[in-house]
Amino acid sequence: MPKNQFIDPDKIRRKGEITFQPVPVNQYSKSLKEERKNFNDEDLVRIYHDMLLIREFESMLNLIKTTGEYQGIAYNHPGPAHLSIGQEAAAVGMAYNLGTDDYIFGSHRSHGEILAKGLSAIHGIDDKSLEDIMKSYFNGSIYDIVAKSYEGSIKGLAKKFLVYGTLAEIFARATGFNKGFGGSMHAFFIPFGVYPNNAIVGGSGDISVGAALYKKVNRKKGIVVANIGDASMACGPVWEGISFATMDQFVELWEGDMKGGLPLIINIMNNHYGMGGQTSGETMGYGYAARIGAGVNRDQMHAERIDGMNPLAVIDAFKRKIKVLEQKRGPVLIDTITYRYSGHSPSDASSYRSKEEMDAWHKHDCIHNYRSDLINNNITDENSLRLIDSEVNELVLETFKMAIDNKISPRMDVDNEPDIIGEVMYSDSSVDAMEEGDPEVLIPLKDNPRVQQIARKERYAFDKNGKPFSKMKQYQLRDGIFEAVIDRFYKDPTLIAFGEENRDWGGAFAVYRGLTEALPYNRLFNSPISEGAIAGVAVGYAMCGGRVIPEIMYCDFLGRSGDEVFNQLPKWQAMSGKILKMPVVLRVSVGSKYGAQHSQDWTSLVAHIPGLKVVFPASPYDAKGLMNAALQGTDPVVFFESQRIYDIGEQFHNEGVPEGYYEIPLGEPDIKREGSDITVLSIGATLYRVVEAADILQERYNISIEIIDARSLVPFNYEPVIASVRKTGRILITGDASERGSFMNDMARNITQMAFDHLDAPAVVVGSRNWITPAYELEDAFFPQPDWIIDAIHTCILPLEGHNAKHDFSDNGNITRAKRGL
Ligand SMILES: Cc1ncc(C[n+]2csc(CCOP(=O)(O)OP(=O)(O)O)c2C)c(N)n1
Ligand SMILES: [Mg+2]
Repeated sequence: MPKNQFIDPDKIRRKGEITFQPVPVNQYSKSLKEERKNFNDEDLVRIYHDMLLIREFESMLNLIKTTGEYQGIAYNHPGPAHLSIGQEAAAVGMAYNLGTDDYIFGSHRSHGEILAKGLSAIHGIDDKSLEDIMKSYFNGSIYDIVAKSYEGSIKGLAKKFLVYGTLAEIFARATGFNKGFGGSMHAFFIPFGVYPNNAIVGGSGDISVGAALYKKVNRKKGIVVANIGDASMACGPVWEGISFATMDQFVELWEGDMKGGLPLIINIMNNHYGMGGQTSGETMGYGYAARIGAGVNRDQMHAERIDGMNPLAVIDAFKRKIKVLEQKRGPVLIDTITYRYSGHSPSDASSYRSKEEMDAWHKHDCIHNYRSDLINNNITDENSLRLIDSEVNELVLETFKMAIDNKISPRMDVDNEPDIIGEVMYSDSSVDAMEEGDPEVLIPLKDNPRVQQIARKERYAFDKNGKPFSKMKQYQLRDGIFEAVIDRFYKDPTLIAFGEENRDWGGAFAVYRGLTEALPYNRLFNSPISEGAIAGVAVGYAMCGGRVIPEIMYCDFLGRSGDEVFNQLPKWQAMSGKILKMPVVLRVSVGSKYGAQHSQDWTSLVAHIPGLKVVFPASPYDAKGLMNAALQGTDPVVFFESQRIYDIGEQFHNEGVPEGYYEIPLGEPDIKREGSDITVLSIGATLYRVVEAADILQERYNISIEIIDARSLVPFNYEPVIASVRKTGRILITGDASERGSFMNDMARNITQMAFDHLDAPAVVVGSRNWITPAYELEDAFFPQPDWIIDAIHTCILPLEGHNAKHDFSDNGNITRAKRGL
């Protein structure tokens, strides 16, 4: 279905020039006196209070890190503390206009933002709701601690709750906002709209886009702010996130109320340094970070540089920009000037900046200057401000004492419960739809041309006489994935899918053919060529409550989404203390025919990362059942598919692939053929080569092979494999991943350990060679072939009478190759 956007050569070739609008820089010029009509005095004083609380909080941490004590109380905090002393106005100004429906994401330096957003939320929530939030969070366990012997208002209690929950998290206490699983750089508190802060510089750059997409697609109230550093503007996730967020299609192709930009503000907390590198003048070339917006889209991202040393300038800017978002004209880029007096971390000697510079910025200190302004304008007086000062000091001291008290604030008991961290790795739930409601679809399922076409196919590959049906007639593996995916689209209104060529093309390998007809753009769309953002946006979408299927076109491109797949997707459920869920099924297609950069099987890399579930079906029956199970769950699943077998028919399940819904539990290997002499455990598409090898071994050597298809890598149930080895006493493990460091080696090690007494020979691995994948014509020299499997059995497991091995699986061969790194 073409897009109907005519690319007119006559227009495109016409002479012209690109013009830019000026990017405003520090245009705010109102005095506090002028602002008095926009704020009441109480609010103006509250701004002071909030800035001061952040400063005292951060100063306390600074003293602990640098002197080992605060107010005479010794404490050793070995963990990180990236402080934002000096940046308080930027944080408080950013948060001032935001409510609980508005989400902020941050960085390693976000304590101030957590407090600012939390305080702003507390101000806006009524007492009853505040109490409900505190009493329901982790069953009221934090509430019980802070409410004990507290006398005062609910808002005061909520403030104590906020400061204590954040600090206990920083100190890795089980009573922290994330049970101590997050810590300083990852602390957050969702009920106040504080979403994950990210220790990976720029990590929030694409995750926040996913959150904004969630709000837009699911018609949720509120906006999303990504607070990221000036140095993070060089990071891939930020650029890819911005590219994703500014796609023309939101305005040009999305329809009805979905037309319009994302409700997102990328807010650069521009303190001029990335550790010691100066972003303007040294490590970047943008001069003004706001300049970046000008090149990105026609609206220049409404980019603006604002004065983050003045809270009122920041409040003014956010107010104006929120309006832009409400008019669906986002996203917006704000370059908020600020300065940190504190070092990058407390051990930083600030050798990269002069005393003169630091002194100059101290003269612009946001708290000092704002305080004087309040007094000079008679908004309050010195005595009242002193009361605030001492109230803030008391709160920080009291919560500090509580947070370091092992009785009040214990750590997770890893001595008595050594597996406690394992308990938070997965949510392991089964959920039809992430939200109630009617899924938005364009046609009834039965009217779908692909559905109708599949209905005419043979769901088992062979006829009554065992003769295969033609390829066109066979229900293929890609049909199995399609059926599971479209079924979920008609069940779960939050489900969306995106990736390169996902829409009109039907997916690069025709898995999605028929989906375009069924779904509006807001549920299925083409992404930019941004593999990082494809995964990162999915992470943000899922952590806000939606289900999502991002797709990586070739496994090799996973390298481009390394951070998102290795650091973000697997970790947030655990780092949240199990508050967040991550219902993401990341489809990854393992290539063939396209050589070294398009044909790698990286299942082992992914299986290595704690927190991901990993499956690799090799038959249509398994593909449909496993996809159904993956989509029913709420854990991140990396779903590997092989281009070599997208068109394979069902050869094992002789009742054919069921038309209705069924699940195959993740983690259960499947005996594809029973045998008695040798077990072969296979991962992915290698299964069909194992079948060929087994046929030859039976025919020529009368050896009966039991074939087990792993189907999943993580989780994995070893029991059926061990049972098989007990019977055969021998096992060979094979798959398309390069052998060195592979998951197959892991399996061999585990099986050797678990079934040692039953093995008559070592567990042998036949993987791909430890070199590049060559051109298609030479591929057989790289991927395991039937004769390799036979040769390896002959050499290492069971000598075959009269067999001459062509491939060297001997110990000597292995030693020689290992010496050469091959
Ligand atoms: C991907 C990545 N690279 C490097 C680091 C180490 N690191 C931590 S903070 C930082 C500087 C970040 O500067 P900026 O984004 O401007 O934030 P700021 O520290 O100034 O708040 C660096 C290099 C990291 N955490 N993540
Ligand atoms: Mg910086």
